[in-house]
Amino acid sequence: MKTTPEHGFGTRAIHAGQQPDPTTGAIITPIYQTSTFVQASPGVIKGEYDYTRAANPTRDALQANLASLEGGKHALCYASGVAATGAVLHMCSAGDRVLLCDDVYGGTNRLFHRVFAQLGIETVLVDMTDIANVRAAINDRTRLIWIETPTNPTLKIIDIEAVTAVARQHGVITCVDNTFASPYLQNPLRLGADIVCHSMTKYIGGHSDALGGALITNDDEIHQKLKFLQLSEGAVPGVLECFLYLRSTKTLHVRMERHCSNAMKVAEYLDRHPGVERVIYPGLASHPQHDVARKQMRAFGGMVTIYLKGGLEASRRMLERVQIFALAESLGGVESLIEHPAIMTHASVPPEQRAKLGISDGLVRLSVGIEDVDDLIADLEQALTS
Ligand code: P1T
Repeated sequence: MKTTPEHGFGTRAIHAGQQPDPTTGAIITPIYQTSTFVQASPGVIKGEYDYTRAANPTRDALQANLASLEGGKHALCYASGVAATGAVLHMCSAGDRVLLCDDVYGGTNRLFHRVFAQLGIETVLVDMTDIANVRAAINDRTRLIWIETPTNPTLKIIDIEAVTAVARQHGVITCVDNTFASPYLQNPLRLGADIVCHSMTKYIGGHSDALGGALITNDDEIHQKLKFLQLSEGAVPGVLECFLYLRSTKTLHVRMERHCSNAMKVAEYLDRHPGVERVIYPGLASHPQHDVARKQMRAFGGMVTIYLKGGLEASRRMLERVQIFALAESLGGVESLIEHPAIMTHASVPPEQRAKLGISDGLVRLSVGIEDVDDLIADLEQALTS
């Protein structure tokens, strides 16, 4: 079935980019597990394909599906979220300045500061929850603004429309890492962003079984540059992974609904718990950017971050005691995960930056899965009871 942008999210999630296989009528796009395609005569290719690094039918179907879900024209897929992030940074040159929101995934922070800094690309960390900070940091060398919202791990919400409007006034490209929200909850291209980035490893994949990344844009020129870089650098996902992601996007809307309702109940439970000092969840009225979240997100996501009373000792005790929540890095799978950002996902962030952001020993991050919420709350209750 051919979808249009007017179809609802669920219809596009299941059908966009996919037609019955032209050879057999198979309803599911096959895994075209091939590195190359036979040519009729040198340079005369049968269809659209000559070599899988350049393009592959299974990857193309996934890319078309993702473009539709983000309300974009073009999508490109990568071997991981950081490979997608690196592709955007490769559009910059030595001497360029990049503004990076101050709270981001530790691996993103490392890539900007320890890999691209060496190529002469300057990264300036900015608390983008205050638009005045963005205005103050832009200069005539600024080429890119990188926004992650909700941020990892302190779940700050950045006003995408406000930041992209300032960027446009200065001719600066914006890229929004939409991993924590997923395309179901937030569509940054509609809010003025030039590029959307995803770690597909998280909600898009949803089953903790594959690594992947994606970039989506409406801008033909940006797409052509990124496509050239994708072909030249070669960080493409395997074909089997593309098939798994196509299978996963079919249920994204259903999974996200449950992630969001479970996370809200877990956040409310933790908010009442005497052992918890503070709960950060964009859906709670106490969240400092709750109004921005209401404005730009369909619902508030599956991530909950808490400060425990009792610092490292209390965190360690809770993390060792959980039974249903699994102590592991990553997020966005159907199973609930829990982790300690200061020791795990954000260990590579310099201690001074961690201290400034509040990534302390008492900070614990939960990726609330889609199990029965009463079981999840009972698990947290027994883990928090000393
Ligand atoms: O792991 P990879 O697919 O390369 O994705 C990197 C990445 C990019 N953006 C965000 C917002 C992310 O959270 C991640 C990866 N994050 C984790 C592994 C984590 O546990 O936070």
